[in-house]
Amino acid sequence: MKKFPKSFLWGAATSAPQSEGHSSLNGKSPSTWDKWYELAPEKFQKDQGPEHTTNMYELYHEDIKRMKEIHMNSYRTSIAWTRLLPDGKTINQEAVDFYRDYFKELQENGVKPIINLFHFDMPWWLMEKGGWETRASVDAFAYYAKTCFELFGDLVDDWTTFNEPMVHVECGYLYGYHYPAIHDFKKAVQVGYHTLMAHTLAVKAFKEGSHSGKIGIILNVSPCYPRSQSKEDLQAAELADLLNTKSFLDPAVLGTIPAGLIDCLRQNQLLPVTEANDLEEIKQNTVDFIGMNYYQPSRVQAPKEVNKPAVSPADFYDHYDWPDKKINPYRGWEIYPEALYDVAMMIKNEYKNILWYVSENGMGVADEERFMDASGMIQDDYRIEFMEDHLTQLHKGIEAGSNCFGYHSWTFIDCWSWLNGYKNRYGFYQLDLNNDQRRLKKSGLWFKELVDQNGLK
Ligand code: BGP
Repeated sequence: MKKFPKSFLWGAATSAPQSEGHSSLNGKSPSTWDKWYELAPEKFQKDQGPEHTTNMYELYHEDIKRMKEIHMNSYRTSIAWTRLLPDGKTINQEAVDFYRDYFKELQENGVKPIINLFHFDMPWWLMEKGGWETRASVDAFAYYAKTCFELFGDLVDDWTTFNEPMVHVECGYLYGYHYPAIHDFKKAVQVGYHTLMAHTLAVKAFKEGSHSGKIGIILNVSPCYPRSQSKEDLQAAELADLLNTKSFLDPAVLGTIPAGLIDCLRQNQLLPVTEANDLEEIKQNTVDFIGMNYYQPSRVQAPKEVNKPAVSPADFYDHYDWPDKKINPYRGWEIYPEALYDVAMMIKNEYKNILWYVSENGMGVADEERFMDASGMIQDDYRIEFMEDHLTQLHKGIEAGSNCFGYHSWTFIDCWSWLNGYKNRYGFYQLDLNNDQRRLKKSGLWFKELVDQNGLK
């Protein structure tokens, strides 16, 4: 039996925009997702916008019972900025009542809430003023964060500022998957920098408020493995890690911006506009813990042709197809559990062995109904195998001394996902889009046993 540490957190993650629904009701103002769906519905899966999702706004009471049914002892979701502060300043009392009741009920049922503040859902009112491109967004976020700590600090111990900050930077300003879907490296760097400062000032507000809990950040980690040991490929992998992971991980944990990143941005005329006290704020406001979302690694090589100065990250590294890779045939992503051990060791050796947890890990499957048996249960053995393999590597990392305190799967109930709608299913519970009905999958039963044993056979 591979036992996990005592009091290990076992649970699942989702976010407000992917699970609550009621996106234009109960006083909520639109986020970029609500507005983008209105303006350009053709970009989304047909008729699958953010307005309904899993409808947890109405169904959280019974959903918390479902969490208990599979013995989850923790759960991560987010607060919708646009629900709590529809215009950025005025508190929406209905939102306060909703979140207070939701978090209280989680606590009363032995499900520890980990509450995140931003999961890709930029308020439209702020986007119209330039969003993360403007310094004003940093103060607006810090104000929102402080408001959350004050309103819910008695019910929530563990907070995170951002989920995968690099994703809204890349997808919004380099690759076209998030609003405003532009391709501008210089703006992307500025947006990333403001996000970092927003995170930093939120941590500061938390510390100044003398809250008793812990504060962290959730990053997407995709360890970069070079194609060869050539100097060029190694450098490409190093730059990919710097841009994608260390750009947030170093400041959040170590309080510094990596020198290699600054050099690279300077050489390519990409340095962002900063303010005088920023570096000191970053140094003073490091996190208590980090969450790592891990799905798949990056396989990188040196690019063949490059622009100078660089116009996109492709000028620093190129992706290649690793011939030995194992693929999730239902989503197309590589399956490489070994990377989770490497992440555990990286945190142990390079990041002060800080407390961390796996904040998302899971297997997306398209058309999952095809695996339903006669009784109506989805037989997702592939997901069980996926999680067992990842947990085996995580266990190895913990045995080697890494300070991991939990594992959250993505996700609890199949949920809505950005431009993909409901295409890729990840949940322990299947969602029926016709009637909101939830049905337990085989992996949910497996998870319950895992929690009971606090370990893998
Ligand atoms: C993570 C995000 C989640 C979720 C997940 C699955 O990066 O934090 O919000 O979307 O990926 O992604 P997808 O639904 O595209 O398969």
